[in-house]
This record gives sequence, structure tokens and C-alpha cells, in this order.
Amino acid sequence: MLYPQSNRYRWVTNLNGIWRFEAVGDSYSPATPLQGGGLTAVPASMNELVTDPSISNHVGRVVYEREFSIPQLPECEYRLRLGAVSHRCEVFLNGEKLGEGINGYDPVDLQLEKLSEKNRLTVVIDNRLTNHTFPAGRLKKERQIINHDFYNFTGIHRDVLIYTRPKRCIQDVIIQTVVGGNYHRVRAEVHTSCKRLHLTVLDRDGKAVAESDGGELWISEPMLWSPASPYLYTLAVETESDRYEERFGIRRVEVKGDSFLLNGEPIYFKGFGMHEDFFLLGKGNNGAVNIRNFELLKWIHANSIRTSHYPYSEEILSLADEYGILVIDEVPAVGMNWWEENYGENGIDDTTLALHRELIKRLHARDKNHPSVVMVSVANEAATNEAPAKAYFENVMGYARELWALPITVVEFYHAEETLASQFADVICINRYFGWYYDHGDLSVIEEQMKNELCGWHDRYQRPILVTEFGCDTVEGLHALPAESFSEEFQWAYFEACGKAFDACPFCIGEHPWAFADFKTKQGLTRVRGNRKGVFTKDRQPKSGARYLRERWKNIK
Ligand code: GCB
Repeated sequence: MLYPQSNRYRWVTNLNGIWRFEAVGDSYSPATPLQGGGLTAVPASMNELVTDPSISNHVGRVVYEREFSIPQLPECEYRLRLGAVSHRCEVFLNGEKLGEGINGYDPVDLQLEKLSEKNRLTVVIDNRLTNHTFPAGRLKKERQIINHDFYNFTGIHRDVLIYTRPKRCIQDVIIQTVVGGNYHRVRAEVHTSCKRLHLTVLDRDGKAVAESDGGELWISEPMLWSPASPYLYTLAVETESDRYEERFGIRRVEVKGDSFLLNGEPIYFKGFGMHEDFFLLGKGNNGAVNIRNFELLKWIHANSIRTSHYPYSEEILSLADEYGILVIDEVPAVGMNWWEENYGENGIDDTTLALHRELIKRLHARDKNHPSVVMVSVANEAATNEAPAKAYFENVMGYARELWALPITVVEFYHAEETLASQFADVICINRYFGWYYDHGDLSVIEEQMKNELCGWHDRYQRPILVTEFGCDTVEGLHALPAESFSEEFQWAYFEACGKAFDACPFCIGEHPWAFADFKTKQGLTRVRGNRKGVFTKDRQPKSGARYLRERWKNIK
């Protein structure tokens, strides 16, 4: 799947902006234009814009609609691309169904065949979460029960693009780089119905450094991609009727013994799990927010992020390539614990498994050429201790490994001796909240408990361990000496205690405090306007913990 681009054969425009909007019942039909309702913005979550709680918390269907007119160019195929619609959608053009989206975090890319002078585009969104959606949820009468700790935002969350491509076009470009010796191989698999093919690798200055009429290219003495030097090349693919340019980086990723190696050098992951979430935008992708996030990652000396708990926008991944931020790419499998007996028919079944595999496939189709993506996570905190988890995770992790030439992991909540999934992981990833969800407020237990935990995992699996979550809710401006939970002093001391444990474990390959910034959740007794474990506030200013981490990470190369 290629991201739309504009050149002399291709053209892109966007349909972002103001759309008509209405929360509707199941009897709604798109045969006639939307009559009632109001206005909303794209990309954004509708929940943050309305003032009526019954709409903000609406469980069910909402309709987005707008008109558009575009020039009709000859000899090309028109396509519509919605970057992400949460969670499922049906798309109609002038009342006729074009297709549907099955998940809230990957693009819906559809052919536009019958364009008129004036067109009505209708997107019917369903935000209900069940055992056949990712993330999962349950419906109790009309109440939505969710198993995860982030708000169930609804809307068109990423750009809506219309693009053209020639009838005989380049459909896909898969780039693999092989690092070794003085020459480095770039293998390009081009999917096309065109006859003639020419490939050119351009360096950062636009100078051709390798050319071929298909297949492999060799580059001598290339610049490798790494966080310290995120060097990007461009592969220009040219045919008799089309052209496409894809950026890529040359790098080698391996897990060897207790190390995670990038270009042969051990990596220590410093960074965060985070969320796509900002004031008013909800999960709406926004360039300014994205840039601020990456500037803060650099400021704090981070080198990595995990796309907890779903694939982030393609724009974010492109920025990660450019800023040199390593990405652990996660599919939206979060809170999967529905095979417990009490959930009965809402449990995991073959449909769930098939969808999980499909989402891994789509992640690969979308993100395969990003050098920043160095590991794939198939789930966060699933009930990996339940008997069916073994076959289930063997299946999905095996499938991920067939697609990606990268380490595969699953992020764990259960203990080393309980889980049936981590045996299939290349890197052990664990989330731990000592001194917070257990022994709340007791800073003195954290270092020892964390150390014991890490050693327990290592004794059993003999693999590198990355702590993908640890942290404490912190209200900015709240101070207490001696430190008390929720204060900025506590966050500082909390990270200090965890850091001592990590430093004592040579097999610990990194630390991702939870979370990058505060974010919205459903309301709850432990959530004061959301989850406050952010190292940065929601408006992206540092709390005390950020200053501690900045000093610590500056000294970890
Ligand atoms: C976790 C989850 C994350 C939550 C976090 C918390 O283990 O993976 O989604 O937000 O804990 O703060 O409770």
C-alpha cells in the first residue's frame, strides 16, 4: 500500500475541513442527504467538539457527510483514502456503497468509479467495540464496556485524501536492505502492471548513487540509518506511465544474546509509550502536535517510542524516520481477556483471530518501508496466562514473523511463570507498576521489586528485557516533601528508583516510562481528568520527572 503522492502522473487533494455530522440510530440510510445534525471537523474526534454529553458519549453510529467536486482527468484511476476512521465505517458515494473500513487505525483506500460533477460523500461510523473489534470491548444493553485505559474517541482521525494514479501504475514498492561488507544491497519488489521499470537510488542531496532496471541495487559505502544519524535515501521507481518515490533507510536489526543490535551496535531504548491525544483534537492527526512531540523526544534524549496501543498515523512514522526515533509498532490488540468463562459468547473465537492476523498484515502493508520501525508488538497486556493463549499467540506471532524481518514481541502484564505467550517473543517486554498499583506510595520497595522481577524473567527466558511501562500519576504543580504520591517529587523519586534497578540488570535493554504525556480516559476513581502518568503535561510541558529523565538519558549512550 503506497501513501498518495503528487507528480506529473499522479495528483492528490484533501477533503479535510468542515463536514456535516449527526449521531444516528441503526435505521439510518444514506440514500438521502443528512437533514439534521450539526457540523464537525476532520481530522478530529467529534467527542471533544460537542457540548452535549449524550452525543459526546454516543455509543453506536454517527454520520459524517460533505460534498465535493474535482477535475476529471483522463486515463487515470481515482481513489479515496481515509487515513483512519474509528472504529469501523461504511463509505458511500452519492448514496451508493463504495466499501468499508474494519478498524480504527489503518487506511481505508477505495476506488472512486462513478464521479459526478457534484458528489456527496457519506461516512457512517460505528464506534461500538465487541469481541470482533480491535481494541476489544463488550456491549451490555447499550452500554459500552471497554477493557483499555484510553478514551473511546470517535471520528475521522486522519486525512481524507482523493488521489489519482495512472491506469497502468506502480501499485506497491517493498524495499529491503541488506547490510554487509563494503557493498549494501537494496532489494526493491515493485508490484506493477507496467512493462518497463527503472529504479534509481538518490542520496539526501538528490544525487543518483545506484540504478537498475529492476530487482536489486548495490550501494557502496552507504550512510546507515540510526538515531544518531537518521540518513534517508529515496528510491525513485519509474515506468513508461508512472513514477513513485519512496524514502528508506539502510540499517540492520538483530537480537543476539541479551542485546538488541542496530547496525551491529547494542541499543538501549530510552523513550515512551504514548497516545495520539491532544486538546480539542482528540485523536485527530495534527502536524503541529506531532512536531512538538518529536522536539520533546529529542530534548529529553529519547531514542524510541512504542505506538501504544495501536498503529499511529503514517505522518508520525515518517517523522520518526526523519528524527531518528526507533519505533515499536503495535497492533490495536489491547486488553484481550475475553476468553474468561464469564464472558461466554463474547470470547475470543476464530473471527477474532482472523481479524488479528489481518491487522498484522495491514500494519506490514502500511509500515514495511519505514527504517524507524525496528520491532513489532502483537498485543498489549492480553490474558496470556489463559490456556488458549499459547496456540493463539504462537499463531499471531508466527504470522508476524513470516511478514516482518524484525524482532517480534508481545507486551506482558502477567508474570514470567504465568504467561504462555512470551516464549514466542524475541525480546521480553513487560509493564510494571511497583509502588503504584502495588504498595502504593512506598518508594522504598521499588528498586528491589523491579530488580527481582527483571531477574526472574531473565532466568526463565534468557532474552533481552525492555520495560515498556512503569510510572505514577503526577499532578503538575503539586509538591510534597518528603515525596507523596501524585506530587512532582514522587515522580522524580519513582523514576530514580526504577533507574537503579535497570542499571543493575545488564540484560535490561531499555526503559519506556508510561506515558509520554497525560491523556484522556473514561471517567474513573483513579483518573482525575484522565491518566496523569505523563512525563509531560497534556499541553506538552515538562513535569519534574521529565527533568530527571533528561539528565539520566543524556548520560546513557
Ligand atoms: C497499563 C496499560 C496502559 C495504562 C496503564 C495505567 O498497564 O498498558 O494502557 O494506561 O497501565 O496507567 O494504568
